[in-house]
Amino acid sequence: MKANEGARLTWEDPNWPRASRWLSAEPPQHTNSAVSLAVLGIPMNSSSTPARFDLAPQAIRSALARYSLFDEDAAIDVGRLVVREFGDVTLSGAYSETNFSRTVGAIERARADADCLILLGGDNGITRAGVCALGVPLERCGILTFDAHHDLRDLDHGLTNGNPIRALLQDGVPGPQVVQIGIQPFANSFAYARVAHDAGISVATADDVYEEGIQKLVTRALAYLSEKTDAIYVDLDVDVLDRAFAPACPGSRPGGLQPWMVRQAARLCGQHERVRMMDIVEVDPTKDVADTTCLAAASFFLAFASGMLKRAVK
Ligand SMILES: [Mn+2]
Repeated sequence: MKANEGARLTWEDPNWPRASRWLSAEPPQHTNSAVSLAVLGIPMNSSSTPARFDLAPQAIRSALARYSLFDEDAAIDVGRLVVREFGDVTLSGAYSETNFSRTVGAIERARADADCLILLGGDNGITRAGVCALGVPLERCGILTFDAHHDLRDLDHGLTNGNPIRALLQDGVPGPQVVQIGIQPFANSFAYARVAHDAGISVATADDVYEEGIQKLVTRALAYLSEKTDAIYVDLDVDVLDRAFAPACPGSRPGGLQPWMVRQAARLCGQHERVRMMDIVEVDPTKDVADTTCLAAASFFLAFASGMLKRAVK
């Protein structure tokens, strides 16, 4: 326990409700929102490099204790949103058909009564299960990734955190229904950039975000995908952040996005009615520095939730 933690826990300010308490309230607190959010942890850890992505769901939940529920930018109290916590899927070992079908089943149960589901990964491989459990045929799915990487590596050596998008193309998601934002130079090869191009995937690099603005790019991506699809899945690989803000993501590199950009992106995604699911992946809490990455991931979670409250009342 850190030195100041005991002091922090002895007194709770009733005027400063913690986001962690909202998430863990059981049964969910009565609210007047017309939209609801479900949360499911998927502690999958089968990266090709040694990592502990399986620890991230709990680490991100813990980081929520250091945030309140008030989104001052949007003038929204996230505590109004109905949230239901489904805990973590029980997984054994790395990728397998058993883990995949167990994960798909858990996601389908968690999303059944909710407007949106947030998946706390886990490594980026969980994205395939998430899209497959979205509830619409794959040919009607849209995928928006925030990621430094295309995640289009060859499938010859099995499923990894480096090829979920390639697997989904093979599964039947049309390439033109995939938009990738935050791609970094020298973090992808020519061969895989070519796979993206040939599949018809839309790509905006990190520099594109800096030049055109995150709001504009995300708004355009969501409009484009909603024209082509019935439901949109958002894959938020936290390594899209500049490495200064994501030391816990093995794939992050200097030159990535700023936390405020991803926060705005998450809010816009939460706000868009066609978005049904978002994953937050690739955080290895054992590599974090000053909880920077976990705090960033938790803020993206809250920004998405805040955005949801702006959806039209049903
Ligand atoms: Mn990724």
